[in-house]
Amino acid sequence: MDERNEHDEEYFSKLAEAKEASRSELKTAADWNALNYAKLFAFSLDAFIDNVPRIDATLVPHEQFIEEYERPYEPVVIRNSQLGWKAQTNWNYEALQELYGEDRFKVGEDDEGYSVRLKLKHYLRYMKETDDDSPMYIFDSSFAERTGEKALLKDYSIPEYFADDLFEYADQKRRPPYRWFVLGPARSGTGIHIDPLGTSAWNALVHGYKRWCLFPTAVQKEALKVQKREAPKQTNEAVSWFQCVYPKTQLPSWPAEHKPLEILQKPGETVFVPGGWWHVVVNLTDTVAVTQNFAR
Ligand SMILES: O=C(O)CCC(=O)C(=O)O
Repeated sequence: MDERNEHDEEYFSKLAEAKEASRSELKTAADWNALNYAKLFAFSLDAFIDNVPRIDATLVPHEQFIEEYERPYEPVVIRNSQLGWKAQTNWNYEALQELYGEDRFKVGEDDEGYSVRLKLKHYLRYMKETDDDSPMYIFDSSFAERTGEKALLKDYSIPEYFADDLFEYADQKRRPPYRWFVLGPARSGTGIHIDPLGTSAWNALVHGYKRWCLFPTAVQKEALKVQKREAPKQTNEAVSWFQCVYPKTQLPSWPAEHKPLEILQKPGETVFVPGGWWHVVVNLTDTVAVTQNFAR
C-alpha cells in the first residue's frame, strides 16, 4: 500500500467511526445525505433577511450597551469587538492544520453523552469533501486546556461588554462548560434551542457566514419543531429547520408578534444572544467562531 492509500485508509475508517458514534440513528452512509441538502441548499448571500441592528464596540460605551440591549434582553450584532485578535490570522485552514492537525477535537456526542473526537486533519478534509445533509460540527470546550504555542485562548479576548460574568465567582472546576471553539462547513449548525440556566451568550464569527433566526421565549416549542415526516432522522438539525420550519414563519398565518429576528452574520461580527431567546444557526460557508455563555 502506498503512503497516500494508507492516509486514505485511516481517514475513511476514523471518519466512519466518528459518524457511527455521533449519529447512531443514521444507519447507512446513504442516510447521511438522503435529503439531498447539499444540492438543495444553494443560495446567494444577499437573498437573506437581516433585521437586527448593528452597533460599533469602539463607539458605543458599555453603559449604553447595558441600557439598550443587555437590560431589555435585546439581541444585537456588534462590530469591531474582535480588533487585534490573533484568531484573525491564526484560525485559517492552513495554520490550524499545521498546529493542530494531529490533535483530536470534539465533533459530536455518542448516545451516552460522551465526546466523539476526530483529528483535526481528518475533520478539515471532511469539511472540504462532505455532501452530508447536516455535517458533523466541531463544538469543542476543551480547546481552553491547550497551553504553550497551542493555546487557543491567547488568540481572542472577551469583548469588554461581556467581561463581568457571575460564573467567574463560581468554583472553576465545577463550572459547566461555557466556552467553545466552533468550526464547521456549510449546512452544519446548531438546532433550535434556548441556552441553559438562563445564560446569555456572545458568538464571535472570525471567518465565514452564519445565518440566524431568533424567537422570544413566549413562542411555543411545538411551533418551532421540525416534524419527523418533514426531515426523517434530521429533526434536530439546523439545516432541516431552515428548510422546513423557516418558510412557515414567513406565511401570513404565522403570528406577527412571533416573526423571527434574522441575522446574516458576517466575518468579524459578534452576535449577542440574551438569555431566554430561542435561536437556530446554520453555517452558510466554512466558518470559524468562538462562543461563550455568561450569567449576569
Ligand atoms: O452554531 C453556532 O455557531 C451557534 C451556537 C449556539 O447557538 C450556542 O452555542 O448556543
